[in-house]
Amino acid sequence: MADLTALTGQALEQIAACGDLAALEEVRVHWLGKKGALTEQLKALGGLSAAERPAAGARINEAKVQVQAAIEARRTALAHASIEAQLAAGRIDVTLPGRGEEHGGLHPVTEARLRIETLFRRAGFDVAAGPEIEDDFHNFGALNIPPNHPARAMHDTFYFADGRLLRTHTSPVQIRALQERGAPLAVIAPGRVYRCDSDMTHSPMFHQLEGLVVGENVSFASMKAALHGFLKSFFERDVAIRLRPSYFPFTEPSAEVDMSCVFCGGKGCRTCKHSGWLEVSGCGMVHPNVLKASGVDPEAFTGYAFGAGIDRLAMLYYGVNDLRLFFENDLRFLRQFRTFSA
Ligand code: 2U9
Repeated sequence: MADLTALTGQALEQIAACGDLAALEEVRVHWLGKKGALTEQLKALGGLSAAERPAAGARINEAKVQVQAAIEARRTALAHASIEAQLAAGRIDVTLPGRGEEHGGLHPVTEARLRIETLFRRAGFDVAAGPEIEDDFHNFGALNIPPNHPARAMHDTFYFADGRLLRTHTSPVQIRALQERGAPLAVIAPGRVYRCDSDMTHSPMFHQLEGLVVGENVSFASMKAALHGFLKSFFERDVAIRLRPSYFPFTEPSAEVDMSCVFCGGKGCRTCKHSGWLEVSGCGMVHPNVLKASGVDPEAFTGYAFGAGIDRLAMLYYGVNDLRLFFENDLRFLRQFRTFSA
């Protein structure tokens, strides 16, 4: 019989040297497998005398149990080590500063609209909204623009086959507000409007701000003060305004509103075409026919209305010289307006 103590020592040494589970399995098969070195010892028992056999068998079994136990212990240790290695490799330091996420931001036209809404709310106006697909009455008829009126041609309207249309201004929102709420009333209607027109200064979709105040003794003077106050607040400086006579079917009298140039302060520059003035709005006293069409008695109430392009106001405020930049949505352009309002 071989020296079992020496064999066991050899086996234990090999087990201790195993670096992974595959190597350990090989060692197990080598010693304890069907043809393993210790298993072979059992087969050799037949060559011993009956007297020697029990003691020798017991010693071989003892050796097998000892080797088996060492293999189990090593297997547990290797499994632990493998888990530890995996944990170490995937360790996350939660105390490190984060990589951060890219901040989004509001589109400059949206930013301008929200500021406009805040300023008018502060002055006591409600903000009204309405459908972008309108009927002829709310977009034209109620605004004193009957069929075949030349003003219709100026509006370059997109029509649907059923006679409905994409609103060409936000005036229908105010017609609806007047019909629903009656007088007195102070609302602004900011929103998208559509005209079949596209060049450097016109886009088929643009954003309008319109305002309407109807009440007893609402005057042209209060309109001028409201517009002046709004422009000073929006442009955050003491701008001057002037009103020039104009014509709109829905207001009488009507005026164009000019504001002292925000780029040269009125001295004259390329933007204001050396006039010192920028056209920013139109306005007027609501035509009696418009009040009537909305169910308001023009003998009891008067009103003023105004309209301006939000895109144009935003261009002047931010110093953007081409309207199309607002609609291309080039991130290199938009990123410059990213604000971090918490
Ligand atoms: C009601 C009655 C009257 C709205 C008005 C203007 C003058 C005006 C233009 C400015 C630049 C349109 O965006 S723009 O091209 N608008 O000049 N708009 S008065 O008048 C109304 C609206 C609603 C019930």
